[in-house]
Amino acid sequence: ETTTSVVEVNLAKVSKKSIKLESQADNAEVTFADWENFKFAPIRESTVSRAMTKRYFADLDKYTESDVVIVGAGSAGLSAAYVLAKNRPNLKIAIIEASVSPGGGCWLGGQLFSAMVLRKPAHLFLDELEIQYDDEGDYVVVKHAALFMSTLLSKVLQFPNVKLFNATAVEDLITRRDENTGELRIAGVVTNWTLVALNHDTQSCMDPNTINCNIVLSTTGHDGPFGAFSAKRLEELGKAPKDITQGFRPQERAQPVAASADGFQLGGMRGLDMNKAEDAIVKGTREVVPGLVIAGMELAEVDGSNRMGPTFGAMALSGVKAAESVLNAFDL
Ligand code: AHZ
Repeated sequence: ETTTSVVEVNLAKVSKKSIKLESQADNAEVTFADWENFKFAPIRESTVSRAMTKRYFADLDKYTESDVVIVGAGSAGLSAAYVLAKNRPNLKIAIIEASVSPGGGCWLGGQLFSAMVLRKPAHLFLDELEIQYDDEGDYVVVKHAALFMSTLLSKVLQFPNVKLFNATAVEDLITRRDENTGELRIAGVVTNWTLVALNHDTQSCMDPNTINCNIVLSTTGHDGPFGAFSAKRLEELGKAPKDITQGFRPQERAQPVAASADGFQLGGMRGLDMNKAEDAIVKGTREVVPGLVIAGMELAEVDGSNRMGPTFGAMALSGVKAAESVLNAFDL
């Protein structure tokens, strides 16, 4: 028997049972008993294009002035987005994700193993999301990391005040000098289609797009093809050390960022130490320079803290703390 006929046989079985679906739009009941005469509602191809493009461009127009831009839709960025969107429905939150698929490194627990470990008290965030887990005492285990990510993602995307722009890379930061204080602050992001950003050296220059915002939350993960983006950009900007280092909120800093006469220096992520790493990431989550909060593993690059490997509690709770730092910095 070929695959096709198996599908047909199964469909025939199903249709005999006559599946009933409730139509979302008008509550009409649709009965799929007669596949021979089955027919979708008609559509013109351009209608499909317009359905997508008019929404995209309306969103682009709306979010080009955002309250918060989150760079990177990994576990830290999305956890922050969830807390912010839920608690401040008045904020416009744009999430910029370089990859086509949001979720970052969080679709597997670690390597090719699917279960996901979170150390307590990060289980409280799972309770909030209504994700089930095995309680193992000091830590909990979700049966598949994809269950965590898909639940978080689906909740974040349902908030009306959130827009995810995926396949879009942040390739620079907007900086602006405060007229009153003279302080240089991050005032937005410069974006491009990821495929363009990846091919600047082979294609003619394609100018980018911009989003202005009150505060950027950067959660681009540790150093990699795109990772630690804002941290690395800050190091370059550190050529003007006073501009960047003035305006830190000392009380928010878990450990000082090295700021030498030459500028801002990244600590660089250190080796794996689960116990040290997770506490350091959560404690260190803060507004690193005016207008820019950094959370998740990107922070390990800033502070020179350890990596934690496949345990995700710090990503969730760094996201929660980042949401708080965003609101503090933003005075909301
Ligand atoms: O595609 C990236 C990923 O989805 C995205 N990203 C990176 N640079 C970007 C840019 N513009 C837009 N310039 C960009 N998007 O950021 C996301 C980062 O997600 P992640 O899962 O890599 O980071 P995280 O900090 O949320 O989680 C880290 C998880 C890790 S790594 C680790 C270890 O190596 O020890 N341990 C854990 C738990």
